[in-house]
Amino acid sequence: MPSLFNSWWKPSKTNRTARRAAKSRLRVEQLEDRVTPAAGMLDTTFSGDGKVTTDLGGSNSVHAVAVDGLGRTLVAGDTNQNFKVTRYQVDGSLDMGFGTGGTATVDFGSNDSARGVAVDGLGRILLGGFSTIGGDNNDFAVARLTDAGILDASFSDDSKATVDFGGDDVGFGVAVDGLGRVVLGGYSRIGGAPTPSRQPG
Ligand SMILES: [Ca+2]
Ligand SMILES: [Ca+2]
Repeated sequence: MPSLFNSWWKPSKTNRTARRAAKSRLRVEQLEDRVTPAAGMLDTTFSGDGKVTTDLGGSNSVHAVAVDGLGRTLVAGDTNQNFKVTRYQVDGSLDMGFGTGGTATVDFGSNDSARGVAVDGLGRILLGGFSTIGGDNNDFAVARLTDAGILDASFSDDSKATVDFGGDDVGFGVAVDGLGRVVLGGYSRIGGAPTPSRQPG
């Protein structure tokens, strides 16, 4: 008569059969050919080597970057005292359907520099920075462009708005909330001697 112990440790015929069936189902699949770059390495799917440069003429300064909902990269800054923003496709190529040849320009009529870029829920692009439009010191400045990089006249009548706190007012960042409202951040130097524009060039 088998003991209780023997009946516990001996695999039953049913279990042995199940294990053999499981082993027979194992297959070694050949891995597909793929490259997985290590984190922090340049992404060669972007412009071939992970880098791209664009000459806008003159002295080009980049101050902010953002990626929109379609994975397109927006690079913002200034050239020749105007806001500039250039958009690149996911593969790093210039988005020729944006602005003029991939770049949009905003001129407040003075010495203007974009220091922040944001994209709202409708794909519109906000550029925030500062401008000397108000006189010999800076004012906060913001502009909105359509998804196609065209000045958006539905924003502040002419796509552009400025705020003068009464001193040297330097906007450094822009954000959009869930209701599409625009927030500019930066600093203001009020009181004391007027500060010359910080716009380079
Ligand atoms: Ca200008
Ligand atoms: Ca001012």
